[in-house]
Amino acid sequence: MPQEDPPSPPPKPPAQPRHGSDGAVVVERKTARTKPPQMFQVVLLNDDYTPMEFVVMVLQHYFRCDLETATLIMLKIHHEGRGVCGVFSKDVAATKVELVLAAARRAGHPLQCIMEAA
Ligand code: TYC
Repeated sequence: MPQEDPPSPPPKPPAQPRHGSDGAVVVERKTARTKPPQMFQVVLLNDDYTPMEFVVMVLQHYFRCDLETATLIMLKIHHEGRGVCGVFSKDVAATKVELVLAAARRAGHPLQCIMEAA
């Protein structure tokens, strides 16, 4: 399973008020910014053995594609070697990869599925 990143440090407390040359309190306001979470794309790789129908089923079942979209993505992978199935938070992407690989191995197919920073 992919390793988790260490937890990020807690946010710094707001800057302390300081005193100006005339003794007045100078308040420095810093806007608190929360970065959006890093997103990950789940990618299927082509191989010579996994049946096209199985890849279409995977795209429909695990990535909620309709039949037409699933078929287009499968053909793109078949012709170009790889294709993005969706973009998710880290945990969701990791779970999708695990579920797809487990389904492929159960069915006896060598299908490869990876996640990469989007
Ligand atoms: N290339 C496979 C075939 O000809 C089909 C295939 C498509 C396999 C996409 C994997 O991710 C894949 N049967």
